Amino acid sequence: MTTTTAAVPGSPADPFGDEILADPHPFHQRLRDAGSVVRLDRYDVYAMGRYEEVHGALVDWQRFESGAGVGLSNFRVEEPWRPPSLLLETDPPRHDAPRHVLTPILAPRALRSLRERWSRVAEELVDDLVERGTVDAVTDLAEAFPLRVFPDAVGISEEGREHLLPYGDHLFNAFGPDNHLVEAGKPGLPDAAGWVNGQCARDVLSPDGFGARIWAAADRGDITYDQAPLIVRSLLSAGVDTTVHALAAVIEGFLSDPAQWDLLRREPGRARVAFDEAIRWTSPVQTFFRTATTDVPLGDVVIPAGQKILMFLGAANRDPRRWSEPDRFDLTRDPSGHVGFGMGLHQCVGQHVARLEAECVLHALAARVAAIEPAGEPARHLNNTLRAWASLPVRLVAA
Ligand code: 4IA
Repeated sequence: MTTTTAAVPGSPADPFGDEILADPHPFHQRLRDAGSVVRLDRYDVYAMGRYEEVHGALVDWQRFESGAGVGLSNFRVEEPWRPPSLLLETDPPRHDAPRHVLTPILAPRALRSLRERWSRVAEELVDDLVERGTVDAVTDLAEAFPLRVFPDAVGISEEGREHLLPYGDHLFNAFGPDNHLVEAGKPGLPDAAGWVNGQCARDVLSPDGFGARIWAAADRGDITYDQAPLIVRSLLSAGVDTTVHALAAVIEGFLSDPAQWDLLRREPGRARVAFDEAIRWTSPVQTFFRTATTDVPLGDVVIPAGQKILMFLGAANRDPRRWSEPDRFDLTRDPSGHVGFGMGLHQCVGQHVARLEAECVLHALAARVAAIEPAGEPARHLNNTLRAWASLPVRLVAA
């Protein structure tokens, strides 16, 4: 008996080209409709856009590894641009000790003591924005709030924090191909990366932040002293740009449908669902790669061992096979199960921090703002991995 393997449908598209980055949804639909897996000829990689397959790959760490890197570059054959993350770019068993150390530090009960101060910061910030009336929802709100609370919570110095966003922007570009977006980040990189790495040392961290608690885990022997600074680096890598663009996404969601804002105002308890729905709807982290550890049969095709697979989280989160009216931002749907935070054992360890930040901001806004209206042309910020705005001018109508 012979088994036949069907040809994988191929696509000449460049998902990291400016055109698709600026407006990915038509491409996402073509990708989902072309099949359960598609070859991107330009990069010699496989791609998945349907929810079922993306979810399936994310939970199958044995066959879809992270240790070869979760960008286009294969760490088995190419030198990574920085020492690999002990969380993101590893697999069990090496992944597990860092993850077990970080999980309780960022768990909901550990964050309880932050809520009061973060709420006050959000209220002061929003009071000021409402007084100004017309503001930029990206720079004045989505960037301003995380930068006021998160670096303090990690415990890093006041000085040099302007490096955080450019560092993250480059990191997320570097998961893609070496295109003009990566090139643009290279001149500033030595300074930004030098500063970020310097912030991970024990003696520069405050004694009571997330960073200090990571070092305390080394004292207990749960991780080595060599691992501690790299785990602090993960917080500074993954914790800033992501929340910034997720907060911008939730504002964009309310701009897309003012009735959703009215609903949040009536029922502020929906703030958390609003945030997760914005993450489903926008997928601030759009894509990630895995690498096949073995030949993986998928439907009637086979992904060969060693191949990179690009998972389109943004396409899966709007797959009509999984979601009804996927293009609508809708506070009455249940967005749980979205893959915007990933899924499986690498699922975002910082998601409770992000949700708390969003909840503080949305509660402050809901109590003070009757309507959020567009007040000028929004401007995209292109990034190989992030779905981002450079500017989102809005008018905040005082309640
Ligand atoms: C790390 C997926 C993204 C949010 C992320 C980026 C960097 C790291 C982890 C996650 O440096 O560990």
